[in-house]
Amino acid sequence: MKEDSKMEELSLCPEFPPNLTGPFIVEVKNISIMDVMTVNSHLQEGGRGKPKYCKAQQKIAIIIPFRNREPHLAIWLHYMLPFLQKQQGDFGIYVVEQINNTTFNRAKLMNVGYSEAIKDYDYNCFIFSDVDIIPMDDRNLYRCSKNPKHMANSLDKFAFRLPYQTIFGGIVAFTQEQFIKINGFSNRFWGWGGEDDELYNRVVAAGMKIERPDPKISRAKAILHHRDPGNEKTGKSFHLINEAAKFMHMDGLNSLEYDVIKRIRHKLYTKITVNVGSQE
Ligand code: UD2
Ligand code: MN
Repeated sequence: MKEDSKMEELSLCPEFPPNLTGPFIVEVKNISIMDVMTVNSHLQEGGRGKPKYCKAQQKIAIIIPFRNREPHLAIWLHYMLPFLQKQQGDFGIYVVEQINNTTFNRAKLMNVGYSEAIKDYDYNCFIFSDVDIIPMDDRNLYRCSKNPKHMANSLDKFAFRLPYQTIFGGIVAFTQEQFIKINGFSNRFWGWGGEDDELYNRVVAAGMKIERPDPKISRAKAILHHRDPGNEKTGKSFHLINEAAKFMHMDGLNSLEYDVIKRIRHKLYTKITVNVGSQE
């Protein structure tokens, strides 16, 4: 029998992965990538993993905007690669790195990650995650839902509460259909802040509701840090946020322009180094 036809016989994994253990402690410490590679040596290049004995519920691309945060990425991978495997995900990790010298554009990097991930595989769930947020309970399923899902709703740095009701930053999960419906993120947010609130307004304008996991289960560690150089708050975001409904169909996936400088398949992730241009 061919390998392919054998795979088709696998039955669907259970809706709730059977071997979860609940809460665990996340330590912020120096972690060597070599050690993470040893522990995860059975992953496929590009940080691809999937359950061996059942067919995963979803095909999940995890997209991480990135520049100059290697220590955080090592911690994220150390905790998240075993976590995603335990949850029986069929997943791939995409680290989207902005080249130097231009103001950071987190949201545009998310759009790039989406556009590049779908060239690899027919992912149907996209989880957009900051590099510095790590869940503290493996029952917090890294999966998509009927509605766009805000997953960073219970962070230690905010006393496990929402700092405001409409917050939609940190980690969000969209099915492909949901993400296309809002035309992705805006490409127009340079520097820190606002792009997450604009994304929230897109979801509402598209007639969708957001959902959140039970905050007891979605407890997560947000690594404390200083604001990065090149990611200063610009203060121009206010009217962009308010005009989400008006501009979302012109500004997003359908207006995305970028140049891939490098695409490296690391053992633990695919790293896409990209020139996203700069603010005029
Ligand atoms: C908040 C939001 C975040 C985003 C940001 C404003 C939460 C929990 N977090 O995080 O989602 O909306 O405000 O833009 O709501 N990064 C780099 N290198 C850089 C700069 C940023 O890798 O030089 C990446 C990295 O993945 C980081 C993310 O961008 O986690 C967000 O930047 P941040 O951590 O400086 O922002 P923060 O913690 O205020
Ligand atoms: Mn942060």
